Amino acid sequence: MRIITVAAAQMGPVAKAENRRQVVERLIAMLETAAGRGAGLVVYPELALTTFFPRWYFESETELDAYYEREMPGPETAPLFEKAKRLGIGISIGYAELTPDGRRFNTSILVGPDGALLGKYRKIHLPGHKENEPWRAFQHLEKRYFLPGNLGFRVFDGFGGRIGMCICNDRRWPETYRVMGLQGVEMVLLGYNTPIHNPPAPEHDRLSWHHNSLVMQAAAYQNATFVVGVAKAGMEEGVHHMGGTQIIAPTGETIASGVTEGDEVIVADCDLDLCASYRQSVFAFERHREPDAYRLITGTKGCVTPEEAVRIDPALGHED
Ligand code: CDT
Repeated sequence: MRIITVAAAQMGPVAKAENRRQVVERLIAMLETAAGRGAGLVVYPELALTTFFPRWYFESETELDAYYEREMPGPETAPLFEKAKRLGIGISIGYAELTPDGRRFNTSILVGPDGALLGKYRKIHLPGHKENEPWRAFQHLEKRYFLPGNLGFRVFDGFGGRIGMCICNDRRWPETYRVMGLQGVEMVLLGYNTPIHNPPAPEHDRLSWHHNSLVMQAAAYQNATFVVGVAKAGMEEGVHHMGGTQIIAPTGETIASGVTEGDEVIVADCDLDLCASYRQSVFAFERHREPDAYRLITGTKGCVTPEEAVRIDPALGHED
């Protein structure tokens, strides 16, 4: 058995007026709770240090800059990293990254129990829109405020296993997990901020929880991996974000789940050896995948006509 005792540290809302010090205090309180329950790794949500700022259109760059981290850890976040190191617990946390040359990414990092940086991921699937759309009840300006991640879907060895990360909207795309699955990922860590109301498609609102579990459970099973999905939930600045924090086994079953929309720690003992049972049988990729039949997946971004599909992948036009 290779057990990682993982904690999903769901957050309740973070108010616009809340400062980093206050948020870090909340994160440390959950770290202590997780430590008391034997966790070796604590996973925090996407953009954990601030309110979910893409809901507003900012005219001023200075106002926008206030939501980004120029260094990680920085002076205000260092106490979290110090505490985790002292407790011998690894963490994964999402934040808005502003690089020295001015690029903006929606980022998460993985830090080992000794405080060393094990890995960094920059969100690839950015939802929402680029321009102000005043007709919406609230904005979702991730396409304006972040560049698509440039680090791919990497995996990192640590905690006795192979760990990957993705962020929020990434969880809805099968390609996200399959690229990590093909590198033998055993646990995918992902934080999210998901408003229940989606202004362009309000008919989906009632299905938020269903879709959340559906995509993560399917991905865990199809890629023989644990998935740890962690929400920033609750009523944040008038926008209701879903909870649904859960830890999912490679069986596709949720083995621990949150029951609130506030700060809440859930913990599960995850035996990474369970991944092998699936990866060596029904999902033995090397025996059963047929990548020659999947060329259209990387040959086009959007939907194409069947005729265009044949131009991209002539195999789709074979008669017999
Ligand atoms: N943060 C994030 O990626 N949220 C999206 C909302 C989608 S609606 C524009 C999500 O996929 O949960």
